[in-house]
Amino acid sequence: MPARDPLRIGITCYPSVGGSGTLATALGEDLASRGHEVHFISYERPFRLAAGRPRLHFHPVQINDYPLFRFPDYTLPLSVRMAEVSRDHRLDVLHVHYAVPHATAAILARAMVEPGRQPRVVTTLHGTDTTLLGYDTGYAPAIRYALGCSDAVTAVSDALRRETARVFDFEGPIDVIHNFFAPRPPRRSADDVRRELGLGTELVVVHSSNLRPGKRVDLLLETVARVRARDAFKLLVLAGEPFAPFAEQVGRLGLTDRVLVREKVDGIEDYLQIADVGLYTSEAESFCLSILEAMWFGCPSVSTRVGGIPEVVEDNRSGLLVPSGDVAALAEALETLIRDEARRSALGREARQRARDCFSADVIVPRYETLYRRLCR
Ligand code: GMT
Repeated sequence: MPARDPLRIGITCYPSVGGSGTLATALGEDLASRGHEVHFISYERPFRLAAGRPRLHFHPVQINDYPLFRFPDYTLPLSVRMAEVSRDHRLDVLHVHYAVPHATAAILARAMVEPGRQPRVVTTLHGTDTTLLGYDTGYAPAIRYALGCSDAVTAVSDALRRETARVFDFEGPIDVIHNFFAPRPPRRSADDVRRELGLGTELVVVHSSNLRPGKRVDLLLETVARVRARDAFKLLVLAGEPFAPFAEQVGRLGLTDRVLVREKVDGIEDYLQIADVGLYTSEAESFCLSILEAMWFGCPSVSTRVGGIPEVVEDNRSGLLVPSGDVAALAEALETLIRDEARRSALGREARQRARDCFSADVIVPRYETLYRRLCR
């Protein structure tokens, strides 16, 4: 349905499997369905971006690997493409997800466009662009500069907003706009998926992440190994990156028959529809979109109480939170949810309700629209 006063919006994100790309893609699709023209600009088509939808366009960035360059450069060709798309499609807004290198490229792109036709730059911080790269002296000054030059900065949680202000000593406004998830209908039936995984009547404990060090996959596996209800469940790992580095630990802990892995899954809904409990052991997390994705399917999670997770999950209402690094507490909480079906269902019901009430496209996307309109006024 065409919007009353449609905007032309450029979106740049990482196109590979990951929370910031998932969010940016869902945002672009929803904005297009509200009548705005949306232009994705990236080195690859974002993995969840629907094809053949009206008002949704993709502009690839061409990267040349010149022999002189020891390290191929992405920032410059990205900025040139952003400037081209801004001019050709008269973009009102250029919204970048994850500051590095997207915010820097956007600032450069804006400067390359003639005054009067420059898009407004919105930078959304997602997590490690602050909590990791903000401590890297090779990046931090450039990130801080790009934030200062952005027309608006947003963060996906209040925890990330506070951390950004502190780490970069950034005094400008940061709007907190939480993430949302827009689940798609599963492509296969629950029975088909259970059959594919070779499941009988076991419960499914799901963990979905890029397996980077901060996810503490070592603690995830230790937690599972400690649970006494050993024959009642499987751990299903939906891995954004190869799981091979953890195979040795799986064997050492005697979990070979307990752990199922699927890598680079793009139809996550197929698996979430059969998930009973989520398990997240991160030591830092600005939001943890994976927990929200599970909540949409009525699946409560056991997770560490870090970063923005308490803004997503209310402890003992829509999931269970335990102190970071406490494997005994994680295992106890997981065991409780595996054994106590009534508790699991009650938390799951509440989780689904909270996802709908607080983290749906209908609640969140208008907040971005309002921000864009304020900047374009
Ligand atoms: O920052 C990252 O590590 C990558 C990023 C991603 O692309 O998956 O994850 C961050 O953004 C997600 C979407 O906003 C959040 O759900 C994740 O919590 C966040 N990761 C961290 O803060 C470690």
